[in-house]
Amino acid sequence: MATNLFQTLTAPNGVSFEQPLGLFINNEWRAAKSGNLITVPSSLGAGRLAVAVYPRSLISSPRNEQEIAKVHAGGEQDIDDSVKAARQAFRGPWSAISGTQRGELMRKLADLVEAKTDTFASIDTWNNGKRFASAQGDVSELTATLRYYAGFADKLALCLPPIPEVIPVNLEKLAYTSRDPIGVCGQIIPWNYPLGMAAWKLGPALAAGNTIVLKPAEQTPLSILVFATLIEKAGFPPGVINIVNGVGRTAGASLASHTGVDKIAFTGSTNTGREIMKLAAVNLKNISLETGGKSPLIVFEDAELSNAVKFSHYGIMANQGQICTATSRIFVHKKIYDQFINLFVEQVKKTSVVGDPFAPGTFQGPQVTKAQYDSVLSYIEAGKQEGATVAYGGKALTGVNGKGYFVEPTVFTNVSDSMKIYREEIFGPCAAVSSFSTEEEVIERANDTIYGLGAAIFTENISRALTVAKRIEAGSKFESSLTVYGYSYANPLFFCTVVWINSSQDSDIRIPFGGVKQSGIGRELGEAGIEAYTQVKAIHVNLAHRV
Ligand code: TXE
Repeated sequence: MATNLFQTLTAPNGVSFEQPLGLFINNEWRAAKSGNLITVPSSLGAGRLAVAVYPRSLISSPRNEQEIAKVHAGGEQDIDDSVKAARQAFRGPWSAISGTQRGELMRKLADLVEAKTDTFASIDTWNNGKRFASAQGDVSELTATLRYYAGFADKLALCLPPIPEVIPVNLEKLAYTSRDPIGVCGQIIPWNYPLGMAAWKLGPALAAGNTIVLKPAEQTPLSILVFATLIEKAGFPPGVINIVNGVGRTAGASLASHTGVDKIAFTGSTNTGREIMKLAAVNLKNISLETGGKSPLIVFEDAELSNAVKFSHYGIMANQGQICTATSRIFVHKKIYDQFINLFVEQVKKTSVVGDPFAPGTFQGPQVTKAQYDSVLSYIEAGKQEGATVAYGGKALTGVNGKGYFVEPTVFTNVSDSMKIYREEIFGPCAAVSSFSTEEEVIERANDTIYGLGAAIFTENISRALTVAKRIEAGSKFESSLTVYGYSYANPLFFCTVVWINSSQDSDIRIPFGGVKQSGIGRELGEAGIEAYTQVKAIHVNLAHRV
């Protein structure tokens, strides 16, 4: 039976901290009721081959494969306890707290996190393998998101459509709407941005007055468990935020299927998203999913080439390629194809310095786990087998002490549209580059995917940029043109999410984010993000004489 709930750890950069190992339920640290620890950190997820379970155990560092800690694995009973605590808080103290006070608590939490920026960054660099500067950026994203949504907490009535309003009906009736929280929200997050993904979900849910059970990814729970130590300090009542670490198929599935949960929000693979939809159907939960992608990046012949090269590199190689919107399919106009490839390969060679994520000059650390490392390498192998040309990289690397899950940044050219590396999400530093001749052709090919998350367009021609942005199915569903007063427009009823003109991966908490097709359902961030955590209630008041 696992009983240790805290352990003092020292990261490789010398930063020491108190690491919680248990489950944070009702503002208390508890051991998992089953006594289980996370002993098999990762399979490849529900949809990938379920046999891919590795005999490695515990939470370890991908930079040198060494164990960091033994963390409790919550199960069905723990999820049930946390849902009950969240329900009690939702019906009790949390509902008695004003929007202004909620905002204050969120700001206080952001201040407490900010004061520990380097601790959080050290943990995620150690546990996830992302470079230190990037991990610091994730902490800023967490604090900025909490503060951004704190501003909504007492202004929900002002900013969301339909705003609470009195609806004129007749003299005998008063009708009005109010915008209410949804209730108990389950949030299941992935490992690529442990703090950032938590922030995107916690911020709007708290501001809107919901209570939460959050399940971190089993591979990277450490930073969020430390975050949990600040929740009570910030003044949140018990049960408002519960953090229950655990394995997807047990803790995650229990949360998704629990009938006491009103909403489930998930970021992760498309196949697990599909599984969660099925589990959530048991009580018709409100659901939002942000899943996989195979995002196109298009370089037209008139593009500012050095800018296109810079973002083509960043768009696929940042965060070890572990970004859902990674622009992994690069289309280059045939007139500039050779020139682009030379410059792109040069840029990758020069910028993608692979190494210890704690070292200041490193751009690319290790892949997060052995499972991901093996998966990325198997895609690289498939690319070679299917006849694509390796223009750069293509091999595994060893890192710290001859160990670690390091992969060479890899550029494939001569990629055809039927290849695995072109069609499937690799989630690693691996770009598939091909050429195109016409605008029509590249739009069709860019849209020929089950995914629809991000897209980047490089051109100096403003009308081409805007037309292509409309027609790309990156969160947009282009159907037909519309004629109004004799003018023809592209159908404005598309649901645009993330199209970048002359950049890639340009995220902003004020701007909505999400996918279409099999990249997800619903939006996060911006006002859309908070709308997703509210529901409209209609109140009919009878003013007539009652019989
Ligand atoms: O994802 P999973 P994995 C993609 C990427 C990657 C692949 C596999 O292509 O290679 O997914 O990664 C929880 N019920 N993305 O296996 O399984 C799990 O515990 C409930 C894209 O890590 O989707 C974790 O908390 N929950 C992505 C979360 O789901 C379950 C980011 C994500 O795990 C569950 C990560 C179940 N049955 C991976 N099974 C993005 N969109 O950014 C797992 N989980």
